[in-house]
Amino acid sequence: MLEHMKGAIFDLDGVIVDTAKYHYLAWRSLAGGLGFQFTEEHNERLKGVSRMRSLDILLAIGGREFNEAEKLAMADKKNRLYVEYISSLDESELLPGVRAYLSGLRARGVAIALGSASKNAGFILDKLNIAGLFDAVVDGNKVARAKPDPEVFQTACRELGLQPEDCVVFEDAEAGVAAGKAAGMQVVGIGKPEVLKDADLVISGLHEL
Ligand code: B16
Ligand code: MG
Repeated sequence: MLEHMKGAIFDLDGVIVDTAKYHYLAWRSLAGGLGFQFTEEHNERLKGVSRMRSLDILLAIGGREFNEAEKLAMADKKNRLYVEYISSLDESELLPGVRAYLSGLRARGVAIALGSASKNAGFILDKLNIAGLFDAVVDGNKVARAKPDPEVFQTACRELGLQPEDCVVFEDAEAGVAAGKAAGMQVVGIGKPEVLKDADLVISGLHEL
């Protein structure tokens, strides 16, 4: 499947860069301010999940309830902290093999897109100095429905001018693998085979390819 693809669509967090650790620090600080603990294990449940849905999960863990306006203010506070953390990101934080793999695809004429839930994706690509490698960037600002809905990958495929069967999705989260399959695409899972059961192929990182 990798030999014949015309388009490659990459998730961001967990595939290109490990931003989960910065999300964790910011969410932990928010939980601390509300008086409860938020652990790394809890944080696993937020991977690939949208910002507002992540907040709902975190508040359920702490057994706290708030109205919509309060929740929007909290999400905003968390994001400001997160953006502060990722402001010092640079190329050295690219996951192993990312630049080499993307450059190799470009050299072969494969179109490249980003398909991420993050509203900070453009900022992160700039920080990592890889924005120029992407033909299309579809992120949380462009789509309404979160993974496992296929919208993010369908939009990316359309922006590349390709058909779903020509595209391969690279994803680290279960919901993202489900979204890629629901879009009618082949999916390369990045992580553990027991978690990413529905992927067509599972690898530990792009350095393997
Ligand atoms: P933001 P991905 C996801 O990125 C993260 O995995 C998830 O933890 C985060 O809540 C989500 O982006 C939204 O991010 O708050 O920056 O809009 O894996 O879809 O690239
Ligand atoms: Mg991810």
